[in-house]
Amino acid sequence: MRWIWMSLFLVLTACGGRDRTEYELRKVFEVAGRQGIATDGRKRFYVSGSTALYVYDKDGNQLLANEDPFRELALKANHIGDIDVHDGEIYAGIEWFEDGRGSNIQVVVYDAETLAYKRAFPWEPDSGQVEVSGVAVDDVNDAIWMTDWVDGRYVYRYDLETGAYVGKLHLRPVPQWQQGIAARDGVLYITADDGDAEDDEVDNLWRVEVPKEGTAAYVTHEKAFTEFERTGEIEGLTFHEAAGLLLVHHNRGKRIVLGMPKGLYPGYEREIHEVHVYKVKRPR
Ligand SMILES: [Ca+2]
Ligand SMILES: [Ca+2]
Repeated sequence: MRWIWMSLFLVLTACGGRDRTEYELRKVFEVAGRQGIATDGRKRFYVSGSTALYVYDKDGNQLLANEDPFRELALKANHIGDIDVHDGEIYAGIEWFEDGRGSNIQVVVYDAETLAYKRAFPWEPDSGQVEVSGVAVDDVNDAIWMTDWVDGRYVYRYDLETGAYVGKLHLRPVPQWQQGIAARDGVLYITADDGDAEDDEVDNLWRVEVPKEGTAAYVTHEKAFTEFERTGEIEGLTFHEAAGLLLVHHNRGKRIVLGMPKGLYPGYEREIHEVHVYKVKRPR
């Protein structure tokens, strides 16, 4: 009789969701910026604020800041979204955000060592993209991807080498209020501010397999962020491959209704910007 129960246990274990990646919260550190997070894959982390770039060491100490990142831009700008770092360079999605949508959308490249401006390439307005909330470098697919917080039906693809517009990928279903994007092994991960903090709903991570052919991709649920101290506004994300970590940026304390600040929640005297560090446990 015992072997029957043992066999049943093994079958249930094999079928019972062990194929999912697990994320175990290891630590949380506070940062100055409220938008994005990236890493050089070694010892440095990069944080974007709406109008600034910061560098942190692995213990969360701030090393460097560029609080005037728009000075050399040809196009007028007032907003940086989630960022990425690739080959010694920071890739930032920058725009002029006003009245609930973006214009002058561009990917701006900064030196990861000095935070100095290097170059910029504009978006293709005919793509239909009306906002940039995040940028990911995807070297497996030779692509730069941009998310759109206003209309998330598509993620927009640019050539990593030339910066030229390649096309857009239709997301099915659409993660609501996309805030960040990262590429890992040619797969896209998107954070969505889809939990309403007014109702204490948590925000989520979504996974997008980039198809070899075709214009559309399927989106699957990857993680609910149940570990945050208070529900709020999720922002950017990044993977640190060598350390096996996922880092997720999140804001809490400020009441934000339909994108507009409406004061602070009880118990808060200011909005807190934090990075949550998770150990990524690959399925066995
Ligand atoms: Ca954002
Ligand atoms: Ca939220």
